[in-house]
Amino acid sequence: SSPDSDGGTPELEKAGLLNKTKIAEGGRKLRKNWSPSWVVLVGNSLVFFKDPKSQTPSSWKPGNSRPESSVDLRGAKLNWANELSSKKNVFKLRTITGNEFLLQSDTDSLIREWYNTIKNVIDRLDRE
Ligand code: I3S
Repeated sequence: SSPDSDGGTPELEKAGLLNKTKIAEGGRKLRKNWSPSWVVLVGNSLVFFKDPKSQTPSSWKPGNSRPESSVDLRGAKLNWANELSSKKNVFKLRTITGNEFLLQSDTDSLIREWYNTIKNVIDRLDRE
């Protein structure tokens, strides 16, 4: 079994660099402001970090650096959203509290992996 399957520190599922913009806060539309973000999927949360240069998957540990923000995936909705941007490979994540994020990568395989991984977590939480 894995080291943290006992309900202790949540397991790191995925980490990487994506372009991110928040487009709504509590259902209220926000102005787009795309920027690169180091995104970490851990347990039931997607955690965003500011400084990608200082982050690598192996160096990331809970409490190691301060997240910019974090998203609870329970009850969240995930949809491809290429109509919401001129960029390619865009999906939208909407939290239960009405926060909406667009995430994007120019690399097709990378964005598909992120989409599938996040979708799996959301689906798992829906079944609980
Ligand atoms: O959906 P929009 O409003 O066309 O989004 C674009 C704008 O937010 C633009 O900034 P300003 O018009 O606020 O200066 C951004 O630079 C673009 O990246 C946004 O569009 P894309 O298509 O890149 O999501």
